[in-house]
Amino acid sequence: MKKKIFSGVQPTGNLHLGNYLGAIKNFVELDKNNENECIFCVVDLHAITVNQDPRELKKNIYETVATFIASGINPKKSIIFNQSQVSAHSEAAWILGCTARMGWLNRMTQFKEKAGKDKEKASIGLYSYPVLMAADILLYDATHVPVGDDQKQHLELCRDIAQKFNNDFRVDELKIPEPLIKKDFSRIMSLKDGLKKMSKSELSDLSRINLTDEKDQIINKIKKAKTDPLPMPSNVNELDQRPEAKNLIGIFSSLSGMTLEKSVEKFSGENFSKFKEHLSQVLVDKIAPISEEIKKLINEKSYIEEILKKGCQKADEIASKKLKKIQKIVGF
Ligand code: AQP
Repeated sequence: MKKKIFSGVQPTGNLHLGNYLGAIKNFVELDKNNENECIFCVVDLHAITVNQDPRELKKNIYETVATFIASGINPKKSIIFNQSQVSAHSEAAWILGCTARMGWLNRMTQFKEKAGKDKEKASIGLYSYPVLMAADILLYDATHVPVGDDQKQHLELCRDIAQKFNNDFRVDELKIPEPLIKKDFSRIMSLKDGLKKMSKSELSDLSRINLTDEKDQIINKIKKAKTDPLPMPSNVNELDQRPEAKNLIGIFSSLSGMTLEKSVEKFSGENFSKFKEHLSQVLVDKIAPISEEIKKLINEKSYIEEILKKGCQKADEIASKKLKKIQKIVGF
């Protein structure tokens, strides 16, 4: 049985190292395996749950596609499309919203974090975001969903919704997907605060490595990255007490392919400045070529448009068939 992979990335600009190591790098590995059928979605309906400038949004949709391809996803093999162009997503989300319970959504930590203190002013879309995410996944009978650790709770909710729908209607229509979350370093933290997620919306650009950063920007950001006053840790157990060291060495380990233990051993007792030179080097080696390719592809507008057009056709074919089955089950 082929694995069916589905995942999405929001076109909200500033795609960063966290998006790459938590999600896109895994997409590339999954795309390369002939045992998998992959669908990668630019989730533009999710993006508008917070304010977006329409012109920026359009640009960011193209940039997200360019990032997928520049990172190594093969558009001839995997389906790449944008969510808003396949109407089954919105329609299925409505139906599944009638299965999901308020109590379940009230527990979602991402809503609490994003809505902040002023949750009365948050959009309904931001609140029901995980229901749309469930629709995205369930429409394609996805068996596996590669995501960063921050999406784990939403995926559990998706499984609950599928299970309840199947139970309520006594069917076996919705497949229960498995999360694919890397064991180590599935949450990359800010370069300015080892306890905060690396994030697109963080005001300081120095908090993240953007996938469009150039060599000098990468070196400068790593130079300025927060550390602690001690030398580099000498064993893995120390890392839990030292969030900034843990994050930086985790990034090194993920990008270099060296295990965490070996990475700690290699730099044990060194000054952070020495380690940072190695970290910058590995980042430049891996990220600068992606950055260059993104910038090249972004100018090939008709190529990107063609990929999206073909991807949308293929996605629509699968999703609209599944939606019809769901509609029939509920009695439409
Ligand atoms: N810091 C991170 N570490 C590991 N994985 C991460 N992901 C996001 N941040 C990290 C993973 O990237 C994929 C796509 O994310 P998204 O675009 O859906 O969400 P986001 O980057 O969290 O974007 P936002 O919500 O627009 O930005 P912020 O965080 O600034 O509010 C997902 O698989 C996600 O797990």
